[in-house]
Amino acid sequence: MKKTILTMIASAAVAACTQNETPQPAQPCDTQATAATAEMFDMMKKAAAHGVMLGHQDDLSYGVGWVDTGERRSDVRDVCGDYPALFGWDLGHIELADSTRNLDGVEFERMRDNIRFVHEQGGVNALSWHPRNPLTGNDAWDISSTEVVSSIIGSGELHDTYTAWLDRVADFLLSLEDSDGEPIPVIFRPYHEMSGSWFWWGAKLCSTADYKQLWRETIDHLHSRGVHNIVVAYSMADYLDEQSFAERYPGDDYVDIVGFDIYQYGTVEEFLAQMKIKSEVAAAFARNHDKIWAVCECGYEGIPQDDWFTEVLSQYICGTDCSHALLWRNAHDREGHFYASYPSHSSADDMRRLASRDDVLMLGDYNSLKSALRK
Ligand code: BMA
Repeated sequence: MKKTILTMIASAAVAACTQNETPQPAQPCDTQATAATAEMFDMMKKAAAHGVMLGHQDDLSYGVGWVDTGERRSDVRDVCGDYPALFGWDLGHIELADSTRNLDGVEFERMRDNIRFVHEQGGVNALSWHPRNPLTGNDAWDISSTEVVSSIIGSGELHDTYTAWLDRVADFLLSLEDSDGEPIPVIFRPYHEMSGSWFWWGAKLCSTADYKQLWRETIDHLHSRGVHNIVVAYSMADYLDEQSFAERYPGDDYVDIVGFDIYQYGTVEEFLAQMKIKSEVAAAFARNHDKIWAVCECGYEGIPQDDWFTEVLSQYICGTDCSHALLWRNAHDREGHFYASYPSHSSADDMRRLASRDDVLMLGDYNSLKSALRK
């Protein structure tokens, strides 16, 4: 157990003796959220004051040089000695009838099983969704039409088709059950990077009003199907200030986590300048709206700088109240497309150093912290 968590346990005990009032648990925006969902959100909110949860996309599904065959292998654990605290998955292609694999080839059956494993181990699961373009049938990156969103919301001509897509998302979310048959809480992060214009729901592809309606109709529909195990995340691409951050925000009743996706493409200076603006604005927005904030996707493809994790990434995710930072996937079938380290990579020591920081939460750390917070 890390030092900070031991200190935490001690200070929590002192606080309990000196204060009579119990702080109200944080409540997710869904007033009918299951108890486990509300507890997950409350714990995440409290944990954010103590450390940032490290996350990794498709961590158990594949890594550099291997594909999941049921052994719960993880590049992050192979390097750091522990799993990440947060596991990202993507629902892309769940919307298609009879689709057994997601857009990156992950079997939905295996994904469900791994999500259950993560939940049993005390970790957090976060689901993004790259739905195909419902108007053209091409992928999420098909930006050939500005009519897609208007055609699926309200009385749009594709509304029923799209509702069937949402039903398949609902079916999957409802199928996430623990061994007692209780719904497993997950983060749901739809229609992300909406300030950019590379997905069919992007900024130049639909009006702000239509975007918000799409979001609200999606969440309302999931709720109407009895989905009450989601904590909802709103994740921007670029923005400059709180006003631009709020432009497409669907409202406090529809969001629990606010944040952004960020990748290094240019120099360290450029990346850090972006990290500074984006994290400060997201943190201020979260404070003003009583939400938590996170780096919902991040990384530097191929990790070309050996000390990137401790020298660059850590700068704005550590020492702040950032809830989590999710490193993108380590593809097994696309050379150089990896964002977490793996044992033989030259950045492995550095990712280990990041993971061993007192204010970075790996799975074991997050579990220890939760136990301390429950006392
Ligand atoms: C992108 C890339 C793609 C992948 C997509 C959805 O950033 O990793 O290869 O298909 O995310 O996971």
